[in-house]
Amino acid sequence: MAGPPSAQRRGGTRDAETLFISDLHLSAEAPALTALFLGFLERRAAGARALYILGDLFDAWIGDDDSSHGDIEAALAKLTGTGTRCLLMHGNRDFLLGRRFARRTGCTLLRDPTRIALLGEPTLLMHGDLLCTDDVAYQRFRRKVRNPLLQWLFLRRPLARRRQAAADYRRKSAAAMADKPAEIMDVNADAVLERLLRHRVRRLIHGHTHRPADHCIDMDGHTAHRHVLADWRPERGEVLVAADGRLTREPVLP
Ligand code: LP5
Ligand code: MN
Repeated sequence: MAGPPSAQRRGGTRDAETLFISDLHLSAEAPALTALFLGFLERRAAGARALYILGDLFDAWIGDDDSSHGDIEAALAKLTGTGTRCLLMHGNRDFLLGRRFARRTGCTLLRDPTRIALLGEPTLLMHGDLLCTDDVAYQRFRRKVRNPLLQWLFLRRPLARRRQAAADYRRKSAAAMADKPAEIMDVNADAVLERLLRHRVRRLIHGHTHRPADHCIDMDGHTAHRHVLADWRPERGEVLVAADGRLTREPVLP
């Protein structure tokens, strides 16, 4: 049965749509970006079957006791409260998003990687940083900050000190990146192939690299697809829409 006119799109209905976004990097310092995301939730995501956020929704998440993103949490709670599932994967900047955030917003936290059925086909979802195996310094940093004991100690520190530490990590990371060749910050082809084979999928969706594209990969005579999500800017975001048997990229504009 067709939904109300506002829920109809391209001959289908929004409740048959699954949406994918990543790398928004929301922060209090970028109010126009937050406004773009809030508008997207209200005008585009509302009514969809599911919204997958594949990491780095926030520029930095320093703990669920930080109350400075109340407007974003309220908007997510409104979305999930009206029946759209919101599934959230950690990124390399917001891996401290925890159960309290999930409870407040109605979002479900996803493991990286997660395998789902999409348009009738098994599909692997990742943030993408695990695929960047040539970036050895990053992978070392990742192992350190994903250590539960280190995270527990970090979360015991006062909010102001955590905020300072996060800004320090961001600064050091930017300096380190300026010295890295661009190729090592992209995915490693063997790491991609290994994941596709291990999880027995021919479709992978991920973000992180900020190199949006749809890649075909030859896999034992079959074609696999790797869809890379775009990062968001205040003037333009992007959403990958799965509906009517196909995947389509749509701009998100103010
Ligand atoms: O994020 P992006 O795309 O700009 O860069 C990433 C990699 N950088 C990071 C670091 C994050 O940006 C900052 C994280 C903030 C988190 C806040 C919470 C802190 C919680 C701490 C809990 C214990 O992920 C970058 C990659 C790039 O992607 C492309 O893939 O290259 O990696 C780096 O730049 C890492 C550097 O190479 C090495 C690390 C420098 C910082 C050293 C600090 C020492 C930390 C010791 C451990 C506690
Ligand atoms: Mn990332």
